[in-house]
Amino acid sequence: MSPMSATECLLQMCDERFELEDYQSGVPRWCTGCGDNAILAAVQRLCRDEGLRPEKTVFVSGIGCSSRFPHYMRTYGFHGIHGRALPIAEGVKMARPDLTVFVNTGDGDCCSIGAAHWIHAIRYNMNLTVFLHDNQIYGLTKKQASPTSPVGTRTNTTPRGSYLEALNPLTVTLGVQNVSFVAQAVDWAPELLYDIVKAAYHHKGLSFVRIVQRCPEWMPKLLDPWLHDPGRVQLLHHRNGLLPGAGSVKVYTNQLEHDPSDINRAREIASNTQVVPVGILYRNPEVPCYEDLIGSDKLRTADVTRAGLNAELDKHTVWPRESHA
Ligand SMILES: Cc1ncc(C[n+]2csc(CCOP(=O)(O)OP(=O)(O)O)c2C)c(N)n1
Ligand code: SF4
Ligand SMILES: [Mg+2]
Repeated sequence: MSPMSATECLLQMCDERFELEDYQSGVPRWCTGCGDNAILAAVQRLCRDEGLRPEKTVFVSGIGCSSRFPHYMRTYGFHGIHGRALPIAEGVKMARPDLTVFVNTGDGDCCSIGAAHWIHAIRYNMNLTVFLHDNQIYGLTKKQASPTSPVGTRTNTTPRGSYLEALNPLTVTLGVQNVSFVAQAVDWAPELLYDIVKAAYHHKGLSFVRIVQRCPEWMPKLLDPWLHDPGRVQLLHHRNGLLPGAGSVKVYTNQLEHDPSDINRAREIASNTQVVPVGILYRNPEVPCYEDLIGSDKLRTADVTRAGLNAELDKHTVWPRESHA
């Protein structure tokens, strides 16, 4: 067979289409009705529609039910350490800025043990797409209170009900220097979830998407008021943000026009816990990414790495005695 010309090769690559199966791996072990299944479906659809090359895509997670996510993606993946999904993802991005890097992190993983990494990752604003799977409980370890559990939640660690008001991941993120993209989705509105995941992927910088996620195993009734009353979902729309599809507009009639460039308004909207605002709260494409500021793509070429290693090793060279004579 004669070798392909460069043009033929290019044409073949352009023609390459991916199917959903190209991103699917294994059978998820999540419980029936777990919101993680809906998030997986939306993300696999995104990968297919955007034609993301599996060998150029990485999913990084911490530990938790939600952090099993990379196992179910036929891409590269790193099922990391509890609370450390973000610094691992930053390391991947620093070494390989050419890769598309996603992060899946639970509310315990991100907002409890990983809280310091979360804050600094927002400030570094590396080009990552971060999904916070917020089921408001530690799922994997069988029902302990997380920082986002509502006050009064009875769990194994709070048998009389949790004492503290829940931490709000949206207002926290919106309070960090260099924040560049914050959105919220709910797992039970698949079209909106997809639109938001897509907008997050297209943002250059760290996009933080809190996804309100059902955990029927440990928190079966928690989200019923929101599920049974679509009026409590507040649909954010704007020509500079998200323009939801006709189906979503019909179901979610509680709508608010919100310009996502207005951070103060975003903070106000995020603070209202009577409704679940769904859509893009804040977007600022002007915030620089850390990897661009330091030129990580240039820093990590093979020649630069080799020269740096040689210079370092030369400092410790022991010269033979006679050469000093
Ligand atoms: C350093 C460390 N501390 C504690 C644990 C135990 N642990 C595993 S998952 C988890 C919480 C998971 O909750 P969350 O991040 O909300 O994920 P979910 O299971 O709800 O998706 C904990 C405390 C651990 N694996 N490692
Ligand atoms: S325990 Fe909860 S979070 Fe974990 S898989 Fe089951 S439903 Fe999902
Ligand atoms: Mg959780």
